[in-house]
Amino acid sequence: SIQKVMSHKERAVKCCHPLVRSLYSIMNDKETNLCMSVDFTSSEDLLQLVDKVGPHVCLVKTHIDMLEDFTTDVTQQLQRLAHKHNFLIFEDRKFGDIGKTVHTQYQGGMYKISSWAHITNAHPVPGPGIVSALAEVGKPLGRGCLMVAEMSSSGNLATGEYTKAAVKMAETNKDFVIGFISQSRLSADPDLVHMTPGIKIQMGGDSLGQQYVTPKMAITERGADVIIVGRGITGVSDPVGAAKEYKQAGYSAYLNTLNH
Ligand code: 5FU
Repeated sequence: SIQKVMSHKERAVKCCHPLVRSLYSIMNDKETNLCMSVDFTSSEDLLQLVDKVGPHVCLVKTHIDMLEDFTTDVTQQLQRLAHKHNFLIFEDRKFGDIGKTVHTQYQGGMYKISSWAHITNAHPVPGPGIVSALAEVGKPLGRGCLMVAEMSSSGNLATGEYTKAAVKMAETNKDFVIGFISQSRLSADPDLVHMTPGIKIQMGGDSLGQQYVTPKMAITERGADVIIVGRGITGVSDPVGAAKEYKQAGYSAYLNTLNH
């Protein structure tokens, strides 16, 4: 069972990290806890869908290295759309190397992730040094990081003591770590945002290990603050209709948690 959650409105005022307050303020204003994952290979497809679905989401999650035609214009357009529709950008980079390496990967290379992504994430596997290195780049820019504390894929190793260590890394670095990628409520601290991928109204999975739960299960049973939906939106003939459906399902489940 999960702790009683603070409302988005309260968290938009009380949370300690400015980025978290912005996120909850967007969620409160737009009445959505939906993050769309746009895992496209074409920039034009990505930008077109983000422009259409933008009004219904609090976050857009990218895997920028999936694009076959990446130019810096894409991330500029993405930032323009984030401003137009009032959402934040989350690059699902899952950094996972020693401090020195992730510092360069986050700040530089072709993608310059820290320059446009409000939020990114990291695997705890290298130890706390990964957080200090990413923070050195991201903190001065007001960025935030999520620890990948649990995963949705079948047979994954992010369990038990590993997950506990991820929670500790978050709780002791709240000036940069703003929460988790998780499958359950891991921390009672309202400052830490729990984002859950592996969401589909039809449940099931795919042929490569993905496992789905419904928006309602993720929020009411597993304590998610934000639901991350990819193919449930991007893989159907009417993505805007689907986004509205996920937004509705996610938000009514959230409202239910407030009444209990
Ligand atoms: F950390 C994780 C995880 O545990 N499961 C995930 O599915 C990240 N993901 C990402 O969420 C994954 O890389 C996809 O980008 C997205 C889920 O997409 P789907 O199409 O909804 O399965």
